Amino acid sequence: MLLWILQKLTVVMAQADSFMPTQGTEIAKSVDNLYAFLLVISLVSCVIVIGGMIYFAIKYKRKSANDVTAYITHDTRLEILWSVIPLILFLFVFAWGWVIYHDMRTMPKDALEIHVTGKQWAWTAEYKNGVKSTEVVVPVGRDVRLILAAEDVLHSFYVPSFRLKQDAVPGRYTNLWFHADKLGDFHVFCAEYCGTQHSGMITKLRVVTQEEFDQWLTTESEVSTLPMAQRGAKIFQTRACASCHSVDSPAVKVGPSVYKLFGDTNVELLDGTKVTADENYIRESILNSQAKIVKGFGPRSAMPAFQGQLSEVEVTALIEYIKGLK
Ligand code: HEC
Ligand SMILES: [Cu+2]
Repeated sequence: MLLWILQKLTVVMAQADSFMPTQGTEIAKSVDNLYAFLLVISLVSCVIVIGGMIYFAIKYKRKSANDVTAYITHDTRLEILWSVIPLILFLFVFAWGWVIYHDMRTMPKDALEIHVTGKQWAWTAEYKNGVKSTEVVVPVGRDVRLILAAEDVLHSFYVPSFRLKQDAVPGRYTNLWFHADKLGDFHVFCAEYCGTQHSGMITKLRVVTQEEFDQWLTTESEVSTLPMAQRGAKIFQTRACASCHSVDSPAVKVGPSVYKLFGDTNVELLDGTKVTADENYIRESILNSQAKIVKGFGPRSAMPAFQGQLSEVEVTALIEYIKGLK
């Protein structure tokens, strides 16, 4: 019975998807196996120790006033046994853990290198060709090394699906590597408390095919050298702003048209107030559209908040683009 439970538990743990975040790398699988092993032996020890305790408490319960227990001091064989067995187990766990840790910490040669910088409160990935991105985009099936730095305080780059966590320390580089073998988007958190917006310091690690990656890198590098307004026009397309906003007529799509929006001194909001569409208004509309909702589009804005999704330059580029729509 116990063995059956243990076996099931190990299987569930090892498959982990139902229990733990998706396993995005081989190392994630080995970490989970070790973890499953630890959990299982802890459970076994727990049953033996607590079960034994209960069993003996009942078995050797004093049954009458003159019930005398045998005088026992120790048993050398038993003592050796319960010292040596845990010792072997611990050494085994240590060796197993060391092997995994060694794999994690040995940086592969010829890895794709990406610089990732932590700053209150966002991550920026910078590629060799100068592309900067708020998301970390990597090709599948390839060794990737991230070189971490921090601009202000301690941060920690944490990818649960890869079972990877590494501090980013001001004034020095740290690094980590992985070999993603699953396509998809994975969460990145900051795992070192770094100020009020620490919990919002999240981004995506996007694992894409090599072709998509090459294409993305080229497009991004072309975009980053464009003049501000043209760059904004590109971002307006890639971030799907265009699917909700028309730019060449006052036509309403999902959201209001942004044609001739800039400089409008008469933007009517849901609460009846009127505002001027200046840089700050547009900035706020993009980053946190719930703050001021345009009349006719409430009560909750259908527009996603782009806070943390767009870099400062990208927001500026978008504003420059919207300025020019007249
Ligand atoms: C899912 C649809 C959707 C997407 C995508 C979207 N928006 Fe919006 N947007 C809206 C809606 C709806 C409103 C009106 C409600 C409000 O004010 O929040 C709005 C409002 C705005 C406003 C204020 C408009 C005004 O007339 O005052 C601006 C500026 C804006 N969006 C820019 C953008 C930009 C730039 C992007 C892309 C980064 C974008 N939006 C993406 C739906 C969207
Ligand atoms: Cu942080």
